[in-house]
Amino acid sequence: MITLHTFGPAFGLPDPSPFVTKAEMLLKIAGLPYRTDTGGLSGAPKGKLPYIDDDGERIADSTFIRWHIEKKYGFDFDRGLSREQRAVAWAFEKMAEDNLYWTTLHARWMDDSNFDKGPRWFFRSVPAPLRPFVIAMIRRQVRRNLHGHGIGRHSKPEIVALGTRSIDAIADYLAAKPFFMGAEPTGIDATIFAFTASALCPVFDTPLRSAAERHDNLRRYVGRMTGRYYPDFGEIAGCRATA
Ligand SMILES: N[C@@H](CCC(=O)N[C@@H](CS)C(=O)NCC(=O)O)C(=O)O
Repeated sequence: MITLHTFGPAFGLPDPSPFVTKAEMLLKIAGLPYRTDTGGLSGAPKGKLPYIDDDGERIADSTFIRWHIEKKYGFDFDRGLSREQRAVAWAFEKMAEDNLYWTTLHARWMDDSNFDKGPRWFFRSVPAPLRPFVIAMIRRQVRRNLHGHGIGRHSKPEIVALGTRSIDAIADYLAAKPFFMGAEPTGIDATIFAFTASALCPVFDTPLRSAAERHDNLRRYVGRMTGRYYPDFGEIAGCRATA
């Protein structure tokens, strides 16, 4: 049995981490049974979530989880796609993970009001007298990570412009298709769903959310994916589950 290590549902999302949601969606698309464990980062081989434990084999990182599923279970997430389409899917996936993700992280962690509505909650189990110090330390670390990535060196309007361009590109490529590459879900839908729902999350007031909300097709897409893979949620990121 596969165990997916997660943070657990938060902010009306299946998980506050789009990478965890992506990994869970991959398991759902592949139709593999799994259970979740919200035990935290202590057993994480690379110090991050998601990771899975598959009968004693631990695999960290959503992309390596995907490759593990493909190899061990013989499931081709990109079945039916041409080499060109597979290349496009890979490029969009990495745009979401290596560009859009950081703009969302910046909006949630660096804006005080968004931080108070969201990430502050992660520290609820830290003893109250220590909490402000731990929060300040972790926020400093996130700021350093943003700087190290490079995105944190830009002004807020520049960061928003980069994130908005990625959201617009996703919406434009999705266009009127039911799923990102066509009539049926493929591997890239795990990523596009996770990062689009994350951008649309109504808990946070961000220009990125406004950018995503301008695209009706993105909202309908999140609703369609929710209906298919998370029917129990009813709605995710304000997008009602549809058939
Ligand atoms: N490349 C990784 C990224 C995973 C990642 O960045 N996870 C973040 C949450 S969104 C995390 O666990 N952060 C905890 C930490 O850095 O301490 C993947 O695809 O799984």
